[in-house]
Amino acid sequence: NAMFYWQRTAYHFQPQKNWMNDPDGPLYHKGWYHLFYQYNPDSAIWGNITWGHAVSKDLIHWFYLPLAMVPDQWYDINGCWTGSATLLPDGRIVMLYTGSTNDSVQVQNLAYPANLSDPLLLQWLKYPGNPVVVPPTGIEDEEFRDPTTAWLGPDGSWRIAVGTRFNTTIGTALVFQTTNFSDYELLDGVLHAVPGTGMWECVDFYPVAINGSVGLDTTALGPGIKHVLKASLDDTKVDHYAIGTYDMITDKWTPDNPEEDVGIGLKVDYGRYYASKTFFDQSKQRRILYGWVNETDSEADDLEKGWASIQTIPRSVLYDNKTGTHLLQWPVEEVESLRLNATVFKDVVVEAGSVVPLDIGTATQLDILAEFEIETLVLNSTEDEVSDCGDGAVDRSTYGPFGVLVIADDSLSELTPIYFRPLNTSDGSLETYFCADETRFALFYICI
Ligand code: DQQ
Repeated sequence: NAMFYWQRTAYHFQPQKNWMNDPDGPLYHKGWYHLFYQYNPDSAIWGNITWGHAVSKDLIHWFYLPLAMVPDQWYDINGCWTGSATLLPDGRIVMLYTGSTNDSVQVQNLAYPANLSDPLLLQWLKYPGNPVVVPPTGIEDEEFRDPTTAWLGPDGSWRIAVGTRFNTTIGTALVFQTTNFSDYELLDGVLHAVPGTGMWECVDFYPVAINGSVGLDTTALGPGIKHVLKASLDDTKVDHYAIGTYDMITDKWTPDNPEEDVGIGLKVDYGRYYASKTFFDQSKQRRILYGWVNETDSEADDLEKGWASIQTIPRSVLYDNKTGTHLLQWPVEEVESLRLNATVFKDVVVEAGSVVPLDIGTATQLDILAEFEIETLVLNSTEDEVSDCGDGAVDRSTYGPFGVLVIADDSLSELTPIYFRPLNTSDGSLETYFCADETRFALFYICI
């Protein structure tokens, strides 16, 4: 009889029990970071989706709060699905979310805190005039969801984007305009569309400073700014982003590099990761990214362990002006408060094909900071065939992979490689992917 340990994480956010998926409506209000999330209060598998709610002072230690919204109206009775928060200049908070109606039509609904002076924002009211947006003509009833945070246009009216698809295969985001958040007008054209990418879920759209070390409010416009467009592809369950330019007059976004467009280019993360969402943290002037991590477990496993999924450690996001093509992500600085003591290894030489054991003593949690230097780098050699993370850590590329084997047993029959995979590309440049291989591991799992 095998013994199974259903190990919960020690500091990644997860509910006390049951199913969780997408992060929703993250925001900072009166000293508290609020995180809402797709939650099934009754079971460890998806269903009966409500909004769970938690708060934190430091994005690391969380307090569980009562459910923020439950599916109790005709316009969300089949689920209070994903949505986003907008902080208005006068201090009000607007929450827009998708409701699946009694007929399973996806509509956008408005909710707001009952009492803004409550730092915990415990009570949420649904606008009596809901839904505020219904699927426009030509859009399928069940393919229209996940409103973004709103941004203010130069004409003084707000805009939101909602993901959908055209002709089943063209992923896209529609833009709606509003002045009061209860009445909306669909703008002509779309924010952007990419053939072959399918339904766009959880669209995220935000500005990044070209030269700067701070994040930007969603409404920031003007020179020195680029815009990131992210879509979660329903067909492949991958979060893709691209960097480009937003024309605030036509409300169109154009990728810097059409060959690296949304859904065909960069991924937000190369591991198990989906439905990510950012928000602007006005207290520390940074943009913070959450993502939902689901395990490789089966539904039966989830039911047995009584819970499913975690959120990533929040990461701050900046434009990488070194490459000009990527975002830079880093775990929020607050995570360092968890580091009690350090063990430092220097000048460790890792020969090709070797494993170097490091004696870390005893520890139940490790936060690993590793820097690797490649001794010889021969560019322009043969192009590596397998892209991204390859077929796991055993899949050799010209310079790798290399990294750390964590949660390994002495015989290395159980291990989780966290590794870098540098690749030669067809144009003679080098691309490095940061990967995790969960396939060599049976009992526990790791989150990055
Ligand atoms: N999860 C929500 C949807 C969203 C999907 C439903 C993405 O709103 O499109 O739980 O994981």
